[in-house]
Amino acid sequence: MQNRLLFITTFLIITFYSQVNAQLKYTINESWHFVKDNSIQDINQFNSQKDKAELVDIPHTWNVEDVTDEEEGFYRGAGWYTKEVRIPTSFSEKEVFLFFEGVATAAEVYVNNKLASTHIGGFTRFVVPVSDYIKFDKATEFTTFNVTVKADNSDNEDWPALHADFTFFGGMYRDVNLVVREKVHFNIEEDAANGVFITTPKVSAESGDINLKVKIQNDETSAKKVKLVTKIYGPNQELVQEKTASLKLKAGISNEFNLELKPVSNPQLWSTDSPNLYKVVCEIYDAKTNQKLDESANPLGFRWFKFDVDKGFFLNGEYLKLIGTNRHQDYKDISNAVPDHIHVEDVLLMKAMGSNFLRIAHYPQDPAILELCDRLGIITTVETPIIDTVTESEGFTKNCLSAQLEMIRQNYNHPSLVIWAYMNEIILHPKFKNDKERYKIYTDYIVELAQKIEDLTRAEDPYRYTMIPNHNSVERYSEAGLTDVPMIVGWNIYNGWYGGSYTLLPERIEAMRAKVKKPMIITEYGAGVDPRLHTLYPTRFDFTQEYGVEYHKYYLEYFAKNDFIAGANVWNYADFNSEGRIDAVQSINNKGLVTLDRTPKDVFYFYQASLLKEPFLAIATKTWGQRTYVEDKDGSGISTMPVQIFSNQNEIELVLNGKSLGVKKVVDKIAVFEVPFVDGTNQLVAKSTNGIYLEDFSAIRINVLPISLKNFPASGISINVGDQRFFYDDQIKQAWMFDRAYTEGGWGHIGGEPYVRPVKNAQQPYGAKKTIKGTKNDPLYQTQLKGIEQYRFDVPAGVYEVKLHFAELEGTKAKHLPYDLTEETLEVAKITNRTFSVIINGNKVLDKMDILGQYGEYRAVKIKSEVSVKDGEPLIVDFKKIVGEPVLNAIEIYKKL
Ligand code: GCB
Ligand code: CA
Repeated sequence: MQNRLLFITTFLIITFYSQVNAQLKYTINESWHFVKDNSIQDINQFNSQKDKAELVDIPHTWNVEDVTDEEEGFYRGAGWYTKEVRIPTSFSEKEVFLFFEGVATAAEVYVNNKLASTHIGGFTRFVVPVSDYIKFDKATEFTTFNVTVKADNSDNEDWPALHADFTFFGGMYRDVNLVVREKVHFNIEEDAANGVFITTPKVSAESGDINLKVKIQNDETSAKKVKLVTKIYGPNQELVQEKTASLKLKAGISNEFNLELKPVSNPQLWSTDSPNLYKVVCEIYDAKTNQKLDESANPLGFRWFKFDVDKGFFLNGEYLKLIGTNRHQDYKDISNAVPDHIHVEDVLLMKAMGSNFLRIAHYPQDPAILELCDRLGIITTVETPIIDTVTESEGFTKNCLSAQLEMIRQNYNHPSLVIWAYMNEIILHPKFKNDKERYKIYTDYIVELAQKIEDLTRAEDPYRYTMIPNHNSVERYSEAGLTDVPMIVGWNIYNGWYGGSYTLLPERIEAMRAKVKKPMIITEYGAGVDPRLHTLYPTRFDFTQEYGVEYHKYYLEYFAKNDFIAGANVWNYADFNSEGRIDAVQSINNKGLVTLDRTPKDVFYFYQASLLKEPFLAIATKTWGQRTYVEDKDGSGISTMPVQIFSNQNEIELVLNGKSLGVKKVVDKIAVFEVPFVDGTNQLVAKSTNGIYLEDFSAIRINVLPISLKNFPASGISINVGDQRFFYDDQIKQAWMFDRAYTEGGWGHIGGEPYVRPVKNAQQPYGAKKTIKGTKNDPLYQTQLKGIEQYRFDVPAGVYEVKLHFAELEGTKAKHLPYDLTEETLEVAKITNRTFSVIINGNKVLDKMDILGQYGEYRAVKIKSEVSVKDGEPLIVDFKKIVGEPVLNAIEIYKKL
């Protein structure tokens, strides 16, 4: 009896395992030996160098450090990975695959030193069948084989993207899986899809069609009869329908079948408010033994949608304004090799912001993104990375088409996805600009390429829309004929950022509308925000939190008023790495609503107030927890500053340190209070007044500077010279105040003009053409007073430390920044020969200072010096011109005694 029991349990365990093995997928991410070396010619040479390998885990990229350091450029070349993989020898009866979720940009996969497959395209998945390369050792329980992957992110003219405003990180940066299937299985090897393609050609509130196309691979040597069982489960997991089909599979090929299911009556519709998800489970059974051979589960949503040129977007027959963001996939200190949790958090945060739309740009991303958009109700568009420019070659065309095909087949069943897009601002940097004839040939090639991608897309999926996003220059795209190709035209608009005023937006949009009679999405708009910068005087391109809100408010209100704008995507959800970019933070594009580590900026809260349906309020600038500002009246000790509250309520009360400041009306989602801050900590509580519990809280530390310096502040004074912006150094918690002209009894500059970037066609008030080396506080050093005569402080007697900050901003010729849509060109900067002396209270501290000669251009120079000030005497820093104009970028003074 006991023996029998044992036998039965063993039997059960074995069958259980063999059933699990029928369909197995797990990651093999750990312990890869890695060598980054572009000189390795082939796998044999790599094998001889394995001893210099480091051990890494996947996801992995080799560009984490070199894209944030001060040096220009980052490693673009080959990296080799290798690993021994152990599997049960019983897998010899099955099909073994390697499943790569993303290798940038191209990959060669070797198994036991033989080339098993290659793949080009860093953003789509691929599957490599490896059974044929494994030597199964039937005598042992386990068999080991070697996998070697050469990843390559070289600048190759046939690999899109060729050029773009983000970093082309290299490496095996998404999961690597081992996949095991029976010899009969849903075809995963072709385009790394899952063999089941669902369409819902006709959906209404009464009925929803379901058609399936299935691809089943039969790797056995003879034909085979199978049963295909399809089960449809409803949103509450209830079985809605089951259908069995008997199929005959030819041997050695992928067998394709079309299957029509019974329409589902009164389907629970999928929408952004109620993302009802059905599930389609397809199972293959051996017709003879009834053994289950494979299973594939896919999402299904019943919805219908329409883009209209005049009326915008409709979901399930109802008008819906699509508002959301774009998204890049990288994260602080990890680059693009992020764990899945970051993808999940991002979509959750988008939903929390009130987004109902996401442009997955500029490339397909981790599977988690679309899965969650299906589940949370966010409409999506996804695109292939063909950006800024093209190569007129067969290879380039081929790689564009294969990326598009893979993208479509891999993401076919997501109900949240309604648009297949491709290209981005593809005539931004046109070649042959000065040769009309050649330019025409070039743009004709682009249009031809677009048409090929368009035809492929429509043939693969007749039920979704297609789109090409372009930059502002409608004339260029329509003249080339590119706007004729897709079903929707996307426009990336930056009026009010790179150039002009945001009030030019309506004019621009009308121009587009007049020229192109197609449904329209504003695929990008955005303004850079460095959370460390604040201002009382927002201006274009100042990177302050305040200007960011002003800019987005204008755009959002305009979109809301105009139905024909079907949707809009903020550029960008989060800050992202762009190695060559020089904004407020080196190598970071900071147009994100949240930072690179996903900390919300003010604009994020503004979007919440604007988009959320549930009651909401937030104290803006609660992100600005420490400030330095000057008192209102001599001796008052109070600094009054405006504080914005973002809310979707009618009115808001604000309480400061337990005392109400009254109630204010909310106008266009914003209530403004003039808050009399005191020196030290200020507790702010904002509340709703209508009985709904709604509160936000913020503790703000203010360092109130006296107008008269009789009582010199213990914290010292830190001034961002030549600048109207507050700066907060969040690394060492130092709050800098903006600059001011000298007033008697107080402090300030005498003489000098703020430095203005020399650019043709446009005046960018802030920023520099090169990274400021030796600091992370670029904004402090990007601004300066030119021709300054004195900085003066009317301080009491004592011993002071004076710290002067300089940077030479007029050095050698600077580079053209690739992302600038104004297409400004820098006038060739002169090599400055600037020399001046600095005298503090009669002491020549810096004699014939030559910043360029002594320290080099674009480098932060900080010089501390001590001075003893006698009673009745001011502290005066004198700048004596010798050659060119003296400059000063920032100044700190601190009382030692
Ligand atoms: C664009 C590009 C995007 C850039 C963005 C910007 O139009 O499509 O890739 O990052 O502008 O911030 O300049
Ligand atoms: Ca400055």
